[in-house]
Amino acid sequence: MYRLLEFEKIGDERGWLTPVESYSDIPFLIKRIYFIHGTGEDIKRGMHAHKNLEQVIICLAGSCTLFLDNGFQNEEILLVDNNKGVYLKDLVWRELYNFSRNCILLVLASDHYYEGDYIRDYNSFKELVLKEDY
Ligand code: T46
Repeated sequence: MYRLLEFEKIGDERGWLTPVESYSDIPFLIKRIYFIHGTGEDIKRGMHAHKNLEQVIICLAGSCTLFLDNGFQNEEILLVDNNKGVYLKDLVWRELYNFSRNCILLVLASDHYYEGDYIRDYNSFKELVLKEDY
């Protein structure tokens, strides 16, 4: 359903540096990045799946909960480490909630923004998952 990626933390007396490179740290060529911040504590984001897009979600600051559902099983993951990334590909329904006030999410994506890649209706997602399983 997902893979947890761990990035190097290079530290010295000046602080920390975490490099993230396509293909070595991230399993795809990064074509787009975006970040999410200023999300209120009672807000839910996501609520969709992607048909083809691959993404890595990294929590740079604060924390939030990522809920994943592949149509057969689901899991909640606490995002809190900025040297870890959650790699998502295939059909996975995702929701984000429990944002701390200072939460900043960085998302690395394998393709440009394309609304046609989104499945924003849960029933359509379930239908597609069941079809792909047979
Ligand atoms: C995902 C989760 C983790 C753009 O114009 N360009 C972009 O690259 C993106 C990602 C969004 N948008 C527009 C589309 C909407 O009008 O920004 C608005 C907010 O996007 P959305 O409602 O999809 O945001 P989230 O936080 O629910 O979902 C986003 C990503 O869209 C999604 O791929 O996996 O973050």
